[in-house]
Amino acid sequence: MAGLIEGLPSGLRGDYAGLGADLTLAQDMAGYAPADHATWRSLYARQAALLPCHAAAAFREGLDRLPFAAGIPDFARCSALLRAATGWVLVAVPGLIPDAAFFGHLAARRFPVTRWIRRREELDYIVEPDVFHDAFGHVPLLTQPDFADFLQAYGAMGETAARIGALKPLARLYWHMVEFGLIREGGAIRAYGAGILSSVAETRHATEGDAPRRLRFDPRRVLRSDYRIDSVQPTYFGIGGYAELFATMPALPALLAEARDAAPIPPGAAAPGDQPL
Ligand code: HBI
Ligand code: FE
Repeated sequence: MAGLIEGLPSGLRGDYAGLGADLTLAQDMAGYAPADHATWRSLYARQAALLPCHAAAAFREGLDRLPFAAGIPDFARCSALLRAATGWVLVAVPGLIPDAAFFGHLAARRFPVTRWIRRREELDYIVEPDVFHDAFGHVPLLTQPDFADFLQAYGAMGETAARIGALKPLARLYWHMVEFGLIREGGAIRAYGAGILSSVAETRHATEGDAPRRLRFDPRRVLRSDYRIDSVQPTYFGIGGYAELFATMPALPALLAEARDAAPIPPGAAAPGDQPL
């Protein structure tokens, strides 16, 4: 079904029939089986155990406010909480949606959350994002005001990036700073990125592994940095506070154009000017 929607690969796992124009659908809480909720609880228990030592404070505080412990959460309940905190809401989607639709939702402070959950045999790894990655990974930080403002501004930049042929550098910013971002908190390096905090292996690797580079966030560097989608990251970028992300937005159109015309930096490579986090 996904192949019928322009801009999407065929063979995606979700059910793309009967979508609204904005590519959302009803969450359908009644459609989850008890086993689906049990899968969520297994994933939740594993990740929750890692958070005290590895997750950013804002992520942990956000998670504490959300109804995530009992099973797959009701998006309407989450939306009421989020709306009060930062004005964001959740919308259910069948899975990956085209860039323009995705950016449009973010620009309107709507976070698209995939409806389906992975199978029991896939606790450690899935290719496409599911409800656990999207909700557990992304939603806690949407309670953080500076991050919430950044993500809206990021979405609003989608049109500009498409117009100037710079969607690739814009996607690198999402990958490195939304999916795989680190933050320095006092003497510690903590993770806030959804791709890190929804994975047991990546949580340890990103925050305390010997292998990866951990670099200070520099938008020019990030916008040029290619990434791996099939393994843990060889390079992570870290901030000192969430306001740093929003602060780069005014300069972003110029930086995107510059990155579009510059040579990409391969995954894991060093670059001149790199500063350790
Ligand atoms: N769709 N549901 C969903 N979730 C995403 O994270 C997502 C998407 N479509 C496009 C997209 N991400 C990206 O191109 C981001 O890299 C910006
Ligand atoms: Fe994600």
